[in-house]
Amino acid sequence: MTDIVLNIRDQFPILHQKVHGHPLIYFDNAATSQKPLKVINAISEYYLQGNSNIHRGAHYLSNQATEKYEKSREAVRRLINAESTEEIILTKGTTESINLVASCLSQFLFQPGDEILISGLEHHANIVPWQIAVEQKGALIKVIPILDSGELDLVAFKNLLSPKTKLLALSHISNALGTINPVEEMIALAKEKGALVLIDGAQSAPHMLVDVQALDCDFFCFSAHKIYGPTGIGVLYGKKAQLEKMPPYQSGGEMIKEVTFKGTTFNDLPYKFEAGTPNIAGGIGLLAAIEFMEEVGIDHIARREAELLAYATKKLKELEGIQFVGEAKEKAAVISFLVDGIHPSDLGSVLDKLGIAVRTGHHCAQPIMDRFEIPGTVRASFAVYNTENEIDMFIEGIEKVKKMFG
Ligand code: 7TS
Repeated sequence: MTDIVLNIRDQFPILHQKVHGHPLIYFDNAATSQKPLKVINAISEYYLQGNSNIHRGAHYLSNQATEKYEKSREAVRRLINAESTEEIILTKGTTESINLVASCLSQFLFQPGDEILISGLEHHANIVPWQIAVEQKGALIKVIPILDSGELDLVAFKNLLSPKTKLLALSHISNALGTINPVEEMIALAKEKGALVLIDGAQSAPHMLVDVQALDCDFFCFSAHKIYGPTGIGVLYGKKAQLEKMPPYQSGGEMIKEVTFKGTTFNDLPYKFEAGTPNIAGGIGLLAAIEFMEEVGIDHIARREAELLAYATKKLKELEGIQFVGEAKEKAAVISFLVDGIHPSDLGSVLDKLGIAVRTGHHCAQPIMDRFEIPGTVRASFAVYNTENEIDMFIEGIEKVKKMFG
């Protein structure tokens, strides 16, 4: 293990434990990443020394908490290169961010006959909100098909685009297969037809540099808990011009300017979309998580994960009876696979007994499982703190399971 990896692993106390008598090997990073001490300490310091409600300006603690919370918004802006913090809405996570956009657009944009384009490899969070939105409006969902490689069928995509397409809602990276979608090219094509574009960045923000201005998407969503931050907080980036057109999502305190019984005026961006007391500790944790990623270096994270992906893929290919599900040319550090004759959940349970955490099942992406006519896969997903040695143990674990199941 290099000094850099050791130094990074030292910052994650959770990794230094035994599970079922074996050193923990955590390969379920696509579900949620572990949290460095910097994040844990920032949250605990807030509750120990800084707890207070924000945006009230009433006293010292409130001012300190407000400053930190707003520093978090600025850190998000910097991370994804948004033009202004007015474009950064802090939500509960990717799911809430997508629901916010779906709910608001269904109120003012979608008309009967309009089309929303999604892909066949979306997470349920980027399917169900659109199903509800179109049901309310008599609009339609069109689905970009997936090739055997796990890549999008771009020819079909071009044919599906039309002036009826009001929105393209697309994952940047598939959580189930790891496919990195060519979003830049697809956004440009959708824009030519006058469509808005939402990118579900839940799996890209943790692993690569994202530049929302270069992408030119209208919305970009991600969750803090997948970028080494806490659960219960996430991000909706929206272009200012779009956010200004949209009606509020939820209402109550914080999102208003003035309330009388005759009527209410709404607050400026981004607060118009942030009703109620927010997840202040979460925001402070998110700030620490972004600082952690910047200290380690997002380039370094991407490079290390690519090395781990290449190593694990090579090692798995050396085993007999492995079927990869999704072999896109451009792939993030996610490997979905099946082992001949062994049910994914059996493989997952035995690996768990060996201290190895992987996810099994449909990964909240049932349509892509249906596409491959399988009930689910075993998914190993890597983060910057994982090591080649852990991959060796994982391969040994699979060999053991194969022997057990004969
Ligand atoms: N979109 C994608 C691409 C995701 O991977 C996930 C979570 C979500 C949306 C929803 O994010 P949330 O933070 O709002 O829940 N993906 C996974 C996963 O792969 N295993 O557990 C959660």
